[in-house]
Amino acid sequence: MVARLQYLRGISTPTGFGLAVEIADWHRFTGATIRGYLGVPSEHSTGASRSQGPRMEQPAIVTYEVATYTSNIPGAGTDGDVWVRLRGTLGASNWLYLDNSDDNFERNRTDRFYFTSASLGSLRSVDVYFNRAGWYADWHLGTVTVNGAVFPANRWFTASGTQVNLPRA
Ligand SMILES: [Ca+2]
Ligand SMILES: [Ca+2]
Repeated sequence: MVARLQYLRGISTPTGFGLAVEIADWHRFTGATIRGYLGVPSEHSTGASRSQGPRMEQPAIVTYEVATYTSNIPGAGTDGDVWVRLRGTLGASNWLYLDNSDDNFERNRTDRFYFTSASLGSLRSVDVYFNRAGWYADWHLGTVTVNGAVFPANRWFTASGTQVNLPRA
């Protein structure tokens, strides 16, 4: 079940923590909503013949570019660990670990990360989760931008386990 959901939603390498959240989110859907979300046509029987209901469109597969801007103020950079969760009108993503080949989240730098998923609909907010690591671990996040939608933060993250919801501007 879990592996199948990951396949359907195109989620890669979730952490155990993220997996639990994903399942919790999934349980919010009703059966009808799940069919719609996955683009599965509903079926019903009419007498001897079996017909399919109106064909529902396949869900769009969307590549999300998550860009974080680390503020240009002293000590803003960090080597801490950062996850985001995208919230849209069609559902929420898994927790997405932000990491690429660069030294991420340095002062006055924009880092870009890419994820592919079934469409989440119109994006409404982004959850950010932070864990400290390294020297001068505090992080000052300016903004998160996802496919052009801006989610202002303008705040410090100082404690491990800090989770913040950033509404869309
Ligand atoms: Ca810092
Ligand atoms: Ca760094």
